[in-house]
Amino acid sequence: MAVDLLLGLQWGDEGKGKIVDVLTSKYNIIARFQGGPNAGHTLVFNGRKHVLHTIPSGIFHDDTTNLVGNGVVIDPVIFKKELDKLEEQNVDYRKSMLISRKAHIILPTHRLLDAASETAKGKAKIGSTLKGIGPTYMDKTGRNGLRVGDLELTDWKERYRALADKHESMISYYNVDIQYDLAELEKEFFEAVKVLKSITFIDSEEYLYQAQKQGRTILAEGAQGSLLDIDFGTYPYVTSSNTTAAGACTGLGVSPSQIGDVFGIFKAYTTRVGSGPFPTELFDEDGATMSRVGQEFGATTGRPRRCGWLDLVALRYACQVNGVTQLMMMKGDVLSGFKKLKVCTAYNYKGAVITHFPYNIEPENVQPIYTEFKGWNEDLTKMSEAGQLPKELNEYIQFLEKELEIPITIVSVGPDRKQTIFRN
Ligand code: 2SA
Ligand code: MG
Repeated sequence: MAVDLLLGLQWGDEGKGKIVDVLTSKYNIIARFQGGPNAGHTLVFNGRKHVLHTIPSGIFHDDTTNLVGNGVVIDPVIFKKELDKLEEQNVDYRKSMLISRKAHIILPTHRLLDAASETAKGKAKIGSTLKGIGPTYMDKTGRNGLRVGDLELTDWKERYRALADKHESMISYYNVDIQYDLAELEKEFFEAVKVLKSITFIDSEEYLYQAQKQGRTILAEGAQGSLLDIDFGTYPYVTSSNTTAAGACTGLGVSPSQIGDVFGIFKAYTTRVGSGPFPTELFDEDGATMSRVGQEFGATTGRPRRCGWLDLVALRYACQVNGVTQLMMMKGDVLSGFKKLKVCTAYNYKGAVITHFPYNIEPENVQPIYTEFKGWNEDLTKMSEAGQLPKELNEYIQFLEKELEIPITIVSVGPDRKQTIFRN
């Protein structure tokens, strides 16, 4: 029995939510293993757009269990808002959702600490989503965190108080002007915790172990992307969790030997939101077109995403670190109408040509080397079969498959569930 993984191979926003939703009917359990409300997973079906942050992307399917794993960090306030939206759509989430007792909780003061840290960094800020992600994972590894299972203990509010008080003194240490009304934030927090407690808390590693023994199928859903991984990403401009395949083992308690397929999702071009180096970034009309046609705005913060050509050096690296077995290419439709397309196949690195992803990709060290492709004009968004794809797009796809030595099994041609082409 295997646990399949689905991961983003770039800087996030590859379209993971859409593909999880498309694949959900093949799985009994969809499990999130890292990240939290910094994620924005967009699903489109029946003419409606849905954005999920902490909740797994299988939630709109009856008969699917959605697990929030131990590696996830949960903000009860944002979680409650997500639940309210599900309720409006008559999704019976109490029946279909489970939360690991070992998942950590984002306190209101974690969010304030995120803001204080970013403000103090000034120009060197990470460009975080300000959801408290970094400070919460810091408390986890620092062994100070509050976990979901603690909410079942009688003294959890005292623990909360001690941690929040400590955070307040840390906020003043930053010596920046952060305005807040903690009493108001806490009122909202405690109300949201009550709602969180109405969901079933479980020992999820045991649950997944038994589920596998019973032959139930599991898909682990990643958040953010491989280049934002705390170890392998463009540090320090990364998120605070392991977004790569290994993160699924620690974030769910499944062993490496249980991992089956690793689905790697990438955009036909590249985007990045937040600070940090981006070798193929475009500052011209082509970048503006990608941004406009691809509607490249953060699904959580609304920030404009930076856009650029596909970077095969980075993509190859992500495939290696994750052991990707199948690739899925998103947003090819956004490239329709470009006369020429470019793909970065190597870097000029301090005067030498390299094809591996180096320690430092700051612009003073790295200049991309491109291969050019002829574009296509056809509108892909109404296409439903591989045979309909234009010749030039097929050439683009075949080039990537050859370079990466991994098959591209899905080509997405629009945000809707139905705009998905399977290739064999
Ligand atoms: P954080 O908040 O501490 O995790 O931020 C650290 C860096 O990680 C980036 N990051 C993301 N990048 C792309 N997409 C994300 N999710 C949202 C989306 C982002 C949004 O789906 O669009 O709405 O802005 C995501 N989450 C974190 C972040 O930009 C920092 O560079
Ligand atoms: Mg996103």
